[in-house]
Amino acid sequence: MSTPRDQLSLSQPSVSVVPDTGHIRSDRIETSVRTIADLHGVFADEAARSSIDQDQIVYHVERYQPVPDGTSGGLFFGTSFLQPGTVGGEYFMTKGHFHARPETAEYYWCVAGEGALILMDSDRSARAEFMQPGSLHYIPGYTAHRLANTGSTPLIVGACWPADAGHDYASIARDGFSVRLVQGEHGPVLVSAD
Ligand code: PAN
Ligand code: ZN
Repeated sequence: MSTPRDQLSLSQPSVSVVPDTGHIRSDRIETSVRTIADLHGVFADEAARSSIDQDQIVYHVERYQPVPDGTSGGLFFGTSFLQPGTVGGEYFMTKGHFHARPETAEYYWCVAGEGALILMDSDRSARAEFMQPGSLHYIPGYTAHRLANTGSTPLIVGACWPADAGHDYASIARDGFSVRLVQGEHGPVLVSAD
């Protein structure tokens, strides 16, 4: 016969992710927005970028950061919402970055839409992976990463990265990626930018 045990109560988690939309539900979400104006110098055709409505939102990110930025051993969670569109034939994309602690890795997974994850090593050798709902992408350390939306609906991507990874945008702002994802006759084409 079993002995009576203390009953422990279960609690509702304080955060959730809406399955089909990727939206994070929590009272402590941080959101950052990037407009066409914020993407100065990102696209090859700067004249085309400057002729578009500067307030147009290209992407926004919802982040759940349960520990202070920089906490060793902690993890952050985010969802990126990248709108469809092109600038001079180049697909809308995120700024892209290395991590400030370059050895740190990250997971991306596609929630909705279609696109590509563009990856570049520190020696500037680059590659890209297709993204479609359900695809999971392991981004190793020392690898710059950027999303591009090749579809006609928002590309929605979940991400999980170390809380002390940090973001190094400066090297990409200075040197760019060595490849660009452009509209080809039969779909997206990765072309050299160096
Ligand atoms: C992502 C990115 C997000 C936006 O959460 O920060 O997709 O891209 P940019 O930061 O390049 O503008 C991530 O990779 N975090 O580490
Ligand atoms: Zn990252």
